Order: sequence, then structure tokens, then C-alpha cells
Amino acid sequence: MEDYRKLEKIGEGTFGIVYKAEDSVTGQIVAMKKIKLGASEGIPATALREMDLLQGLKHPNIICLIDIVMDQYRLYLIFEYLSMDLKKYMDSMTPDTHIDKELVRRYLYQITNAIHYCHRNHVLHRDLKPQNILIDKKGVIKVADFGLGRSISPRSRVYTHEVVTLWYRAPEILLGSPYYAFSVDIWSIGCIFAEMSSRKPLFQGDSEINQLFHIFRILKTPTEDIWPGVTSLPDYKATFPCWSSYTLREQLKNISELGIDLLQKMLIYDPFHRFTARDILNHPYFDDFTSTTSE
Ligand code: INR
Repeated sequence: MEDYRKLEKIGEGTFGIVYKAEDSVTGQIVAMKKIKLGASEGIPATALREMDLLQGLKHPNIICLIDIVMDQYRLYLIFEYLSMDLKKYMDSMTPDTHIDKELVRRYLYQITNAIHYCHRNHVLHRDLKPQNILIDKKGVIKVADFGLGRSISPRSRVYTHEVVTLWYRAPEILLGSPYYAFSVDIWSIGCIFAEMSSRKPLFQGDSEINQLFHIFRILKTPTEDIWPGVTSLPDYKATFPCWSSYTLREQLKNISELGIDLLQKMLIYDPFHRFTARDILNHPYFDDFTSTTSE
């Protein structure tokens, strides 16, 4: 590993520690994700899967996998480097300030553009959250951490309950739906959009059931009328408390009418009626918007 000089630790991905590093030859600053190899197990399946996915995904708003380096004990994934993530950026702002409305729009456009590209290539991210959205000083966004992403065919089976970080997790996953699809990423983007606008996570649950109740309190407890089939989902209980007012607008004072309209469509309960990435990009919220990154 003389090819790269390790600088400081910058984070921990789903697996493996991430360092800032320098290319010994060119001096280029990179992000280096170190994956320890066990004595005999070889390369973890998750790492192979991530490499496979990332090598196939080339998009201006998706973090670029530059190189893969191995020595006897470790595997290093070399990525392009960005100096900040969206969570750190929001945490660094003083409490009463907001991300500029135009910047929120630029960020939302780029996140959605990245996910639209993933979905077109049959890849779900499944763990979108502010920590794995990287930003630079010029307003460019790149989505990272595909450690849990997985190439899927539509309606593929879910293998685990624990996929998306709780606050950004879609209700169909929380209710134990045996199938889920691209719509889970859209839910997460909606939650991130709300958080960028208000500086506060929209649904801050501390357990799966509490997460659901946070959602119900704001979007009403779902019924068969608004979400056909909901009462048949494995973890649905007829005894769920019945919240009957929709208070999304009241949660978000710093968002335009068009923004609220778009957000509502990203947070539609029924996954089949929830907006797609394409629908988001085509929404009037982006009408007078000129994207500065090419697709
Ligand atoms: C920063 C991170 C800057 N840049 C945390 C971080 C704080 C401040 O994780 C990061 C990465 C980067 C990063 O610049 N390139 C990558 C993370 C990841 C991949 S991953 C690539 O997949 O999330 O671990």
C-alpha cells in the first residue's frame, strides 16, 4: 500500500473505516475505505457487492470508485474525496439559520438525479441519509455508501428488517412488507428534503414502532382507503392509535407551496402511488430551475 498515504480518519461506512488519503504519485486527495480481511474468509460478500455495484454506476452525482487495492490483510476501496457530508454541514449551522432555499432545491435535484440513475439501472440504495450524502464547496452533491445497495429485480424479496436507518425508513418496511422497491429510496429523499428545509429530522423515532407512530402523528394513521392492503401487512395492528389529522404543512414553515406539494407526493403511504424519481424531477418545483450538473 505505498500507492496511497493515509492522512486522517474521516468516518465509518456500513463496513470499514474511511480515511482521507493522498495518492503518492499524483498528490490527489482521495477517500480510502479500509476493509480488514479475515484470516481465511477472504473478501466479504458485502464488499464484493459494493464494488460490483459501484463499478457499474458512473454518474456525476454518485461517488466515483477510483481504484481497488489489496495487500495480504486488507482491501482498500479508493474513492473520490469530498470535504463534507450533509449531516455535518447541517450540524455546523447555527440553530436559527436555514439552508438557502435555492441550495435546498439544487441539492434535492442532484440527490434525485443520482437515485433516478440508480433506479434506471435496477439498483436500490436503501440507506439514504444525510451522512452518506457528500457535498463540496461548489454546491455539488454525490451520493455515497452503497454498502447496503443491492441490484434488484422489481418485487424482489426482502431478506432483513434492518435496512434503512430508522428516521429515513419507509412505512412499508416498518410494517414488515415482504416486498419493497424503489419507493423506499423516494421516502428517504422526502425525509431528507424536509430536514434540509427545516434543519430538523422530520420523523425522529427511537424504535420501529415509535418510528411508525411519529409518521402516523404527522401523516395520519393509514387506512385501507388511502393505502389499500395496509391492514394485511405483517406488522400492522388493528390496535394502532388512530391519529386523524394531517399536519405536514405545520411541521415545515420554511418551504414553498410547490415544495410542500412535492414533499406530500414523496411521502404518499401507498408505495405504488408514491412519486418516482422521474416524477420528482418533472415536478413544477423544479420548473424555473436550471441544473448546473450535466446528466
Ligand atoms: C467525508 C466523510 C467528509 N468524506 C465524512 C466521508 C466527513 C467529512 O465519509 C467522506 C467520503 C468521501 C466518503 O470523501 N468519499 C467517500 C465516504 C464513503 C465513500 S462511504 C467515499 O462509502 O460512505 O464510506
